[in-house]
Amino acid sequence: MRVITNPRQADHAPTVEVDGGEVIPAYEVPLRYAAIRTALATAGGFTFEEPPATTEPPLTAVHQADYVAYLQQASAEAGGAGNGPMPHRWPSVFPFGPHPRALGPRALRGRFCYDTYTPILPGTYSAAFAGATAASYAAHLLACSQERNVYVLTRPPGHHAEADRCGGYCYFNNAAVAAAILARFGPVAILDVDVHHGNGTQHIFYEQPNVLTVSIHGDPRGLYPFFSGYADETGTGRGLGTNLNLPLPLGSGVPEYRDALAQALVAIERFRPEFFIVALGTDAHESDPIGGMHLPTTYFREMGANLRHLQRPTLIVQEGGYNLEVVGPCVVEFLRGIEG
Ligand code: SP5
Ligand code: ZN
Repeated sequence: MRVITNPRQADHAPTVEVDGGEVIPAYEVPLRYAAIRTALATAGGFTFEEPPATTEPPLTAVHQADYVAYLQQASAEAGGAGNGPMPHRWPSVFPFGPHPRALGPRALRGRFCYDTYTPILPGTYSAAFAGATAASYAAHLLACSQERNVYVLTRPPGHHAEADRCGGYCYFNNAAVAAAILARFGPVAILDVDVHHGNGTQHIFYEQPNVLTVSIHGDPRGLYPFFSGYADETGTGRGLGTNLNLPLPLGSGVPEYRDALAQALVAIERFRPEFFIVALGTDAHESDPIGGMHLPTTYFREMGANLRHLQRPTLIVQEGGYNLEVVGPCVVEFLRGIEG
């Protein structure tokens, strides 16, 4: 299988995050990428390639232009002289309400971000942009070649990034960028199996009829992102009926996932997509430090095998998964399963 890599991923290397006001070690770190890459190389059967420099990710097809400009400018500003080697920029205010006036840099930090897990560092824009570039290249490969499956090995992840806000370690929504490209050729279905609700992807396509978004995740009453992912969020306007949330109680294991995956597959087959995208988080694994679900490594192969039966050209993009010992093996199992 062809693996499209993000050569700039290590530019974004947060050391800490803020959880309920507490400063804790960052979970979303470059070692995740190294762990997955090593596991794939050891397993064999995967070829690694970087996207060509000429690839242009259509960022403004899914993100607001002022948000894209903000990320670039805020990363550059964080890297400016006199800021120390690795400054993390966090919002302290979150302007909302009917007429917020986010005019200066401190207000903008909260205007374009919705949590305290997603700092801006000097290399954030570079790493996130290169991830979106990798996803774009993979989408072009899928559209223009005979590949059945292409995997995008990248970080920071993307599925929590909304049209105009970063959050949940995510800055650019890589799966959505790929979907925007593939949707030029026909309907696209996105299945998100990261343990956290893919709120960014839902947000971006909520009114669009040609992209089906399905997410299996922990019940947001008890799990990040807390504010979306409920079953009654089904899309709006022309997109009504093209969003499916399958929240599971925390502590769910294989039987619950089998059932949810079967429901997801019914919805996807009914939608008759031309292309299929999997937002692959492995944080529903039983040993993930922040997930709370009970999937064993072996179930990821079954999950992949079940998705193979859709028989659609498939782009798999890496999302979460924070146990450095198991994220690689889970990805290998999934990709083996979907390849057959
Ligand atoms: C892409 C992705 O998986 N993003 C997830 C963002 C979740 N951030 C919340 C982390 C909460 C950490 N809580 C610490 C509790 C440890 N038991
Ligand atoms: Zn996650």
